[in-house]
Amino acid sequence: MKKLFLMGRSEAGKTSLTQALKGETLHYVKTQYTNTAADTIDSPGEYAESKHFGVGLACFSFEADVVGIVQAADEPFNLFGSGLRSFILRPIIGIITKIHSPYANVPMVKQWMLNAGCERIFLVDNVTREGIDELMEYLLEDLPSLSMEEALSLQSKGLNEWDPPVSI
Ligand SMILES: Nc1nc2c(ncn2[C@@H]2O[C@H](COP(=O)(O)OP(=O)(O)OP(=O)(O)O)[C@@H](O)[C@H]2O)c(=O)[nH]1
Ligand SMILES: [Mg+2]
Repeated sequence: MKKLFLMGRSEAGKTSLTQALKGETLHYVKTQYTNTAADTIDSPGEYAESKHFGVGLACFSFEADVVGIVQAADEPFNLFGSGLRSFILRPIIGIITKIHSPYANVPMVKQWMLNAGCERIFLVDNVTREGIDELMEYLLEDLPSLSMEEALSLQSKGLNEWDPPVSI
């Protein structure tokens, strides 16, 4: 299973998502510090909201197989710019929560995520568990393992480790 690192503003639903992925009933716990569990790394929203702490999120991402940007469908502004992939060296996916909020604007949040370089975008409702199985299916697919030679070869072509091999 891929280890998922979650980042996004406070109240976006990161901790709730970790609970939904484990099949737990949602229970509110304010994230005060970055927590590493077996399959997820959950960070406090305040990190993503601060220019200075935000940079530190890149360090946590190195412990993960995939980085999940979590944004609620009713968020009024975007925290993640198009330069995200320049410092996150992992595949990035987008997870849109609260999709049934009366203030939801799913197409707008989707576009933010595409602009940020998300490879896949998942729509979930942590309360009803809608979309959770699809996300879980993606997480259960293991990333292909690479030998050091293969990794170095991809690197020498300027490709990411997780990109399919191409002949140049
Ligand atoms: N309706 C609905 N409510 C949600 C959803 N996800 C989270 N919530 C609610 O939103 C609130 C905040 O959720 P959290 O999971 O604690 O948010 P967080 O991103 O972990 O926030 P921080 O720990 O502050 O960074 C809680 O009251 C959740 O029950 C969702 O998909 N749908
Ligand atoms: Mg939290």
